[in-house]
Amino acid sequence: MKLRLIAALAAVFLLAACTQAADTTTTVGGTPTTADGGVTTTADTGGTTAPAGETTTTGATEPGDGLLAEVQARGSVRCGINEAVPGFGFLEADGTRSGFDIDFCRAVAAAIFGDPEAVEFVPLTAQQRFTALQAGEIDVLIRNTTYTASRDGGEGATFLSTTFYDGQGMMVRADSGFTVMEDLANTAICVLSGTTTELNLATRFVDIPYEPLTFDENDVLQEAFVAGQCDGWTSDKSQLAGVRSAFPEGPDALVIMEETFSKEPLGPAVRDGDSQWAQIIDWVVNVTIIAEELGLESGNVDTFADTENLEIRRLLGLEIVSDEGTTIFDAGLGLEPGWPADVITAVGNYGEIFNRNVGPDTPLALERELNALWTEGGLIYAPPFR
Ligand SMILES: N[C@@H](CCC(=O)N[C@@H](CS)C(=O)NCC(=O)O)C(=O)O
Repeated sequence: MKLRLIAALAAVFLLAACTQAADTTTTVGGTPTTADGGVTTTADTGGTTAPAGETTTTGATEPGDGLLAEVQARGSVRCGINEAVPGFGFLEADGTRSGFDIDFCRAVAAAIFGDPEAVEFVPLTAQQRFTALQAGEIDVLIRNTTYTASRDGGEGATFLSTTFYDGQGMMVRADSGFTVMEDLANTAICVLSGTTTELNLATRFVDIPYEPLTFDENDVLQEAFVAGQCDGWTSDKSQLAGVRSAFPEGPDALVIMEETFSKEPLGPAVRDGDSQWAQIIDWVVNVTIIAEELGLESGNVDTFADTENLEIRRLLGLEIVSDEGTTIFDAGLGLEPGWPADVITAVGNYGEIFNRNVGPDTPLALERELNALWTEGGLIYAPPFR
């Protein structure tokens, strides 16, 4: 009981400290402007012939006057992230950041600036994330965040392409003997506040008596778990795999139970009201998926200069010669044609991002499963780049 009180006080203290830290982040821009009008066609695309030797750009865009212009003027994109979940968003001892979500932040920077390092990472707790997004403290939230109706509708957030299809699970000590949820009757279960996790737990355990212990930060939750205050630790299964991989007593001290009891589609979210910016984030994700479909990788992008595959030529901003003349494809998103080449060079295709951070050869050892390409029986699918 005493330990529980200490943990609760520590959580409150840490939340206050974090709120303060987030408040010091400079707020740029305030109310976002709508950039719907930003897309203008500057080239004749329908059936006209370009004068000999001239290259036109299809669907080209004027620079936007919304968040894109603001980010471009600032010179970096502010990405709201997690720094406590290995594999997804983690601050290493040497000060570097790594993870699946971190790589998508870098991909956005590569798309806009051609430089994956042009990111300002803003660490946020689960509780802080939507407030920070609404307040304009970040440009995009990429922090193991589940896409739900009330968040999309009520948090001033617009959710975009899912990057990771997840589901909630339960982690227990390997020597506990617990194998099914019902074994956890009359135990204490630890959970982070401000998460879908907290809500799903109540739904799944509606007929199982349990004591929920809520925390604001993972590190504090982990201390409570190590101290024996929690019999179960519930979260998105991917997050549990991340935490387990770095557990102080070693991963074998813990098991993640088999049952998955929710849908947790994780992906980026932006503030409502700037469709050009939303489209950019969406297409950065889509491009990593299309790159995997087409076999484009960080190490081979340069070898496609002579490819006859038109989708690859469109992606890489290579000239396309037809009866209508020579064109370079521009999707009209306000980015330089060929921006996908910078994204793929910087972070690789979707499969590379997955494998590098959470795949079978990492401590998390996750299989692709739902996150396999649609052509391999998974849910990872992107609209065509044309
Ligand atoms: N996907 C869920 C859960 C997200 C979440 O916050 N998960 C925990 C995973 S253990 C986390 O990120 N903890 C790190 C922290 O807040 O310090 C949601 O969007 O509500």
